[in-house]
Amino acid sequence: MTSVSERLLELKKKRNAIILAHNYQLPEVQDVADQVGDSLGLSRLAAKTEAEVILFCGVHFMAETAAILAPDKKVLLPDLNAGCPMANMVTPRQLREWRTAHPGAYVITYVNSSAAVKALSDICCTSANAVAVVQQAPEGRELLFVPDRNLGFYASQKSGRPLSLWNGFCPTHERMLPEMAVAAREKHPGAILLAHPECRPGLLAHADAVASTTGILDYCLQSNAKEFIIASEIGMLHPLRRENPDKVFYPLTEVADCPNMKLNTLEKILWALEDMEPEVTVPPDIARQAFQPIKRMLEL
Ligand code: CIZ
Ligand code: SF4
Repeated sequence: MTSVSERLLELKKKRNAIILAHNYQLPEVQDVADQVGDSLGLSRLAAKTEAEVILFCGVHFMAETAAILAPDKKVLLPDLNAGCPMANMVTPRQLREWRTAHPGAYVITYVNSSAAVKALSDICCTSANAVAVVQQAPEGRELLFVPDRNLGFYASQKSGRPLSLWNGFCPTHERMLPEMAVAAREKHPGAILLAHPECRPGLLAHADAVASTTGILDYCLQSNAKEFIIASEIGMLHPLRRENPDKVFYPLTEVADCPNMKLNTLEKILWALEDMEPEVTVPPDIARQAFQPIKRMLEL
């Protein structure tokens, strides 16, 4: 009997599909992927690949971004219920109302948002480029930042630019508390503490460095240190350990486990390839409008 991963790899070839997995996916899902990375890096790969089908193992907004950047390809998400609670914290209607209440404001939208929200934005940012995006925002205009209040607060602090923050957050990163950093430092003195900017400001204050998932991976690859405490979603531990077999990684806490990211399983990937669904599509007018703020970010 062949295993699920053998069957899905066979079917992947037959379907001319590429499997892209986010850094937060289950280890076994990352292990069957053609590429593992952050949402934007994966969407860029989706846009350039020769494959006809993109099986995106991540959450819904990531598959939407891939569909926007690769409009001629079929994008599958193994479980359509894999949404991002933070992305759902701002609806297009709410953003339209916020804009109306702040005429002339410039809207900066974190990629963790729906395509419909991106379509109402001036520019997008990721956790890797938020500071740069805020720094280059036009002078003399109010800057609105959606949906992540923590990333927005961090980018505002780093850039010195005042931002009006939407009150969204990542429930998984929000679970990490400053006292956990104090405890982890006591337990692992000498370890480097790296935190994702979706964490609370009080926790970021304890970090040696604040970085996106790709930033954390790069930092650990280049560092001479041997021990790291990771304040990000625990899926990150898998690529970190795989890339750095000589280094030791401790999660700040095991509770930073995003249940949405973990909805994609090997069985569901196999079913998605068998049935060629669930497919994620973006209506053409929204895709066209959402492409503009993404393009502005990519041009930076
Ligand atoms: O953009 C991404 O992939 C997310 C959600 C986080 C990150 O830091 O890469
Ligand atoms: Fe959304 Fe947070 Fe899960 Fe990422 S880790 S998908 S931001 S809920």
